[in-house]
Amino acid sequence: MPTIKTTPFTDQRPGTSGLRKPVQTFAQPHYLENFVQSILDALPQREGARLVLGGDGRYYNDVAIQTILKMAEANGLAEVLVTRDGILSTPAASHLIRKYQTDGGVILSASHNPGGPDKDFGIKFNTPNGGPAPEKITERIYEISRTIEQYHIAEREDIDLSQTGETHLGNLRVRILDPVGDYLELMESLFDLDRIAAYLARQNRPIAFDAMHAVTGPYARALFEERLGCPAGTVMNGDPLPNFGGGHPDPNLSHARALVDKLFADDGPFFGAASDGDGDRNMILGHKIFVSPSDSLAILAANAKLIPAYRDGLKGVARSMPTSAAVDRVARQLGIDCYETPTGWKFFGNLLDADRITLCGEESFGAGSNHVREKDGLWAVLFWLNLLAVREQSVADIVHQHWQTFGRNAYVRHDYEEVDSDGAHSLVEHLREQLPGLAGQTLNGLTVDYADDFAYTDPVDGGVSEHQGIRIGFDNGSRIVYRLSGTGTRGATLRVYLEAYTDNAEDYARPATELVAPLSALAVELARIAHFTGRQAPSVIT
Ligand code: VG1
Ligand code: CO
Repeated sequence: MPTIKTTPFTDQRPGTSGLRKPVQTFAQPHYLENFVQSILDALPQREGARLVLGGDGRYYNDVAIQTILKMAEANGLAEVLVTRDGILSTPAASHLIRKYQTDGGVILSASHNPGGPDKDFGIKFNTPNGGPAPEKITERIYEISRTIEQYHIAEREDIDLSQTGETHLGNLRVRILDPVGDYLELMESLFDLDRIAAYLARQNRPIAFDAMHAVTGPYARALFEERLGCPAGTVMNGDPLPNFGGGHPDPNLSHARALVDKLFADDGPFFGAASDGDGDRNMILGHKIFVSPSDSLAILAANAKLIPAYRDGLKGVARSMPTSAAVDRVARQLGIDCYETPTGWKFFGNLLDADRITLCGEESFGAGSNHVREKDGLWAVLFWLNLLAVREQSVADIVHQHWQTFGRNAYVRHDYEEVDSDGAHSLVEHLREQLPGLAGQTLNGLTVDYADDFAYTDPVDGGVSEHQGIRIGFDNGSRIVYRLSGTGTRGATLRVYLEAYTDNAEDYARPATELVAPLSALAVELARIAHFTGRQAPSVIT
């Protein structure tokens, strides 16, 4: 087995979703190889293993794929299922792992982070259930990376990935699959695509989907412009580019501006959506309305029985801790369990595998179900379209009716990106010190119900995850949450999550920013944000 001597890097601990670093970091000699070898060494059985491999098409994707194939050969793996040109969305990767029952998958993506020679790259390992490796496995990979002394890599030319088919690298079988086909078949099995197509054909206004020059372009064209019969041009920015066209492939009000402007124009489309770099996020818009991701999750849960795949109802639901409690209210009405997990999809895996939940989601534009073990952008878009086709109502009417029934959890997130890391950690420390005395206090007219540093005990395997964010809940159902991002690659990113509950119908017409304004002022004051970060205002508001 060709072996190369190496020395460890000390910074290969995976974050919220894999190892993310600037491309320059990954391009250092041995850096990628060390981490890949650590993943392979953490497999229960390396020899004869089968893996799925692909990525979001960002800069360095092609280089990394060739390296990983040569390492797979030298490490004695039996088979790698790679996709044409190495393009594979994260949810489609999850599906391939499950469908072909592999020993896991390696996904190359830094998701919503920008791409390019001086931007970010990432790599993530998913387990045989199709989901992101849980913490005990990512910690094991990290431990191995800290003591690694050698890796194995075959010496050979790059292979051509531009055609589907099968080839061999020594004893390693490499199957090059079409990235889209299996995924579309899965969507076909979950939704009533004929009904959606007929509904879309009856409308006199178009829909729009922004692929943000990222991985969903080919999937969205096949789905919307071919299968559902929408006119060419429905998919905006549909060609995946290594630098995402210079943009930030994050579907939100700041970064998907062109789509948002289109939907808010007087003659705009009646439905719009976007996805992120690796295709697992979704943003949903109606004409002149933005659906907050937390509301979207609640609406999907409340209407699930209208969708073929969920016709028999939901086992339970889950949301990440910072996600609004809108879905909790739906779960209560449906009489099903609702779990609150730490941020990151890896915490939903056990609940889905144990069949305790059917739907789950995050405030960060992520929603999904038991059909795969990742959040799934296009799945959420189809869910909404299926809902519109059944209810024959506008997005705005569906959202407003939901609030009439359940009340409204107005929601806004403030991000302070790339702030000084020491300052950000001091801010969290400062908050932690205040926690014990907060409950019962009245601050700016709001009475604190509870204040804690969120810890989670996995109900399936008993695993404990601590320090998952500071929660301050008020007795009127409103909340402030603070967390430091685990996906940023430069300095620290402070996220402040603001949620104001109201069941006063007059508030339903007001912008969410207005409804959370008192909480926002209090959040800035309590954490002394200007003092610790030097910032007077957030850099991104979603
Ligand atoms: C962010 C989001 C989190 C999401 C994660 C991965 O993490 O807040 O909800 O699961 O990104 O999403 P953080 O640690 O930066 O807050 V993706 O689409 O970037 O894989
Ligand atoms: Co993503």
